[in-house]
Amino acid sequence: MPIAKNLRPRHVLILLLLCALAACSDATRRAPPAPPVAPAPAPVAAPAPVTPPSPVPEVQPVLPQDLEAAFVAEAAKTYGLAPAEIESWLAQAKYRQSIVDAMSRPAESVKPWKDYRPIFLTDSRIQQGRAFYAQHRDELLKVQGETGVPAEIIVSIIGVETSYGRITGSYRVLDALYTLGFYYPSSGKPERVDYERMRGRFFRDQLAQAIVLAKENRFDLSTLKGSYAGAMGWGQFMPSSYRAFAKDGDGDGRRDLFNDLPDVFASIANYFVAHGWQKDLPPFVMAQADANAVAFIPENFESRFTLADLAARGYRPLDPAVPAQPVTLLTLEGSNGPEYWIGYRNFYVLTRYNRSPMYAMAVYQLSREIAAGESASAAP
Ligand SMILES: [Ca+2]
Repeated sequence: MPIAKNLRPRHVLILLLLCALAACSDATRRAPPAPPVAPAPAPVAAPAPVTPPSPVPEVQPVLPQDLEAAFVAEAAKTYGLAPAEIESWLAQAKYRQSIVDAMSRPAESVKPWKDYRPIFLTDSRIQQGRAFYAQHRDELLKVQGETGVPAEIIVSIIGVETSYGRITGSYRVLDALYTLGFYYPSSGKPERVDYERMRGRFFRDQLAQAIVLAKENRFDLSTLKGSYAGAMGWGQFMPSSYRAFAKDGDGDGRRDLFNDLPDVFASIANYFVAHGWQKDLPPFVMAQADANAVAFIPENFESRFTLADLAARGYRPLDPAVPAQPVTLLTLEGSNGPEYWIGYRNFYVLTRYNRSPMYAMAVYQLSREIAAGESASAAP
């Protein structure tokens, strides 16, 4: 999910780690075999069953009044909402234990690349990506021409995030953001108290922005669905990212990332452009290590080095003819030992969508597979 957000520096490392963990566990959950059908349109409400199940109503904790009052006051002030309107949404929001459970599931250890890659680089995801590209080629190429973000990167993001729109989330966004905003799970660990408070604040702000978003786009917030973390639509945008970066690609006057694929394509591309995507620059090129290479793990994903800096440490591109642009180095644990990748600015930009470097690599490699199908089909 796009995660642009100002973070306090001391939280960044923790967050990097946690996002990497979350990405792995998300990946696991998102990995059920996709049904062998053509890409489905955005989810529409299923017809009500004749005999609706009668679930046991979940016990609803009572939101402490001072917490509610503080939220209403801040959201009203920040976003110009009427306090009564915010209160009305809070009254409709439901605490969901399953969301707390999902968020507090013990973090798996970070999977190495050799185990992460097969989750996303499956034959079916590649084939479906090629079919999706072919089906929407004109619109994708239009967005690529306007933004410089390759069509196959846009398709790959949609493939990784939602299996081409099949799995966009079944939680009410209102409930997800309310639950995580006011009941963010506590680990009880003193060293995590600050982080957990920050996450609660983050989700409360997302809740306020979801109310604004629904008004701006004439959505009914009570029916909007998303992930358990409140990420929405084909590209899984959080409300703040939706508001900041979504585009109306089909010109119908709404930015609809649930139903308008031209909006989805334009919005994903715009997210990357806004975070500094460089036209015609690859995210990665493969590197090799000299026998005397020194271990080099840069502290972040920014491309702050030159190719000569990396060469001095013993890392060179496999193909010497690569762009002479600022770079960084990514080392991954591949199935045949360490893999070395030179990362350009667009590697960093991909990590603005999801902070896991393996997410960025999965998106890149899936995009290459999708593009390979495209060039094969274009051959005479
Ligand atoms: Ca639209």
